[in-house]
Amino acid sequence: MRLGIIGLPNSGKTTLFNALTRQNLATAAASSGQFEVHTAVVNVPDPRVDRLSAMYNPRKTIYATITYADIGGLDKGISQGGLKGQFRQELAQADGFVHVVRAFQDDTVPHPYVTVDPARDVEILDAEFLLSDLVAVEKRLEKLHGDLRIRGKTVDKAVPIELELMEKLKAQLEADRPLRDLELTADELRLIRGYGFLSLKPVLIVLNLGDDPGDSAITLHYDHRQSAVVALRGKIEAELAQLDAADAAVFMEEYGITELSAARVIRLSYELLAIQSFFTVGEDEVRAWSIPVGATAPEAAGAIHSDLQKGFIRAEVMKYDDLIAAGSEAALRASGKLRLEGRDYVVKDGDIVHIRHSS
Ligand SMILES: Nc1nc2c(ncn2[C@@H]2O[C@H](COP(=O)(O)OP(=O)(O)OP(=O)(O)O)[C@@H](O)[C@H]2O)c(=O)[nH]1
Ligand SMILES: [Mg+2]
Repeated sequence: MRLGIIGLPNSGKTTLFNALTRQNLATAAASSGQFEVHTAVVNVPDPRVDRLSAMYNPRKTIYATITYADIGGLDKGISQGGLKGQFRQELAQADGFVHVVRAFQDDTVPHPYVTVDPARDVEILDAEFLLSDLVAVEKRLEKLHGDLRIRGKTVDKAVPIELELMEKLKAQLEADRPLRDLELTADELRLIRGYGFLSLKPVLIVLNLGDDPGDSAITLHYDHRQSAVVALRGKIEAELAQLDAADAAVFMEEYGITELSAARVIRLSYELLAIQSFFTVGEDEVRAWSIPVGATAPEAAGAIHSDLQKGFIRAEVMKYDDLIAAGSEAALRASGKLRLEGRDYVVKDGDIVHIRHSS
C-alpha cells in the first residue's frame, strides 16, 4: 500500500513525512516547487501484534506496512492540459493521499497564496485533481465515440457500457464533485481501475497546526466519502520523531502532549484504505498481513503465498479476543473455540489464521 503525501508548496509535506517515517530530510522555508519524490516504508503500529509477540515469543515480529511518498511540486495550474509523465504516474499509482494543509502562522515561511487559509488551499488541489480526471475522462470518451463511429453496428458490447460510465464520471466532475463520492459498483470500479483517477482515491487531510495554543481550535469541514481530517503540530512531531523514547517523553511532558499524532495518522491512513489485518503466529514469526475488507479465506491465503491460495483446503481461525481471553493457544483449542472455515469465509480484522493446504 502506497500513500502519496501531497500539498501546496511549504505546507509541511516533508515535515510530516519526517514525523511519520522518522527520517530527517531537509525542509526549507524557500520551496523549490520542483517535482521530487522521497519514499519510506513504515510499520503500522498495532498493540495486538505486540501482545501476540509477547505470547509466542517468536524469532521475528513483522508489522503491516505502508509506504509513504513525499511528493513535491504540486500547485495551482499543474493539471492544465492534463498531468504529464512521471508526475501523473506517481500520483496515479498511489492507493490514496495524505493531503497536508498549512494552518500554522510563521512569517519566516512564505505562503504561495500569502494568507493562511486551509479551506482555500484544500480547494486548490482538489480542483486540480478534478481537472486532471476530467481531461482523462474526456480523452477516453473521444476514443470510445471514435470506436462507435468506425465499427458501427458490430461494435464490442463493452463499448456502450463504458461510454455510459464515463459520461457519469464526466457529469460528476463537471459538477465539481470528486469521483469517490459516486457510489460505483464493484464492476464499475474494475472497469476504471486502470485509469488511476485522482479524485477517486481516499484522502486523509492533515491540518498542520502551529505551536500557538489557539491553533487547536482550527477545524475544517470536508464532507466527502472515503476521507477524514486530522490535526497535528507537524514541526514538533517531526522533532520528536528524531528522539529516542526517553528523551521524547521528557519533551512531550514539556509541551503538554499526551500522545504522538504520527502513530494515529499511520493507523488512520491504514483504515482509510479499507484494508485490515489478519495475523499468523508461531515460534518462528508473528506477523500482520494486509488484506482488503471483505477478502475471503483463500484470498487471505494468497496474501501470504499464491501456492497457499491454489492449494487452499481450510483455514483454522482463532479470534484475537478469544485467544487473549483463553491465555494460550492450547487453552483456546481445549475450549473448542478454534474454528475451521472454508472457501467462503470472509476474514475479519484481527483473525489469527492458519491455512491448511495441499501444496
Ligand atoms: N512554525 C512552523 N513551521 C513549520 C511547520 N511545519 C513546517 N514548517 C516549516 O515550513 C517550511 C516548509 O516545510 P516543509 O516540510 O519543507 O514543506 P513542504 O510542503 O515539504 O515544502 P516543499 O516541498 O518545498 O513544497 C520549513 O521551514 C518548515 O520548518 C509547523 O508546524 N510550524
Ligand atoms: Mg518538501
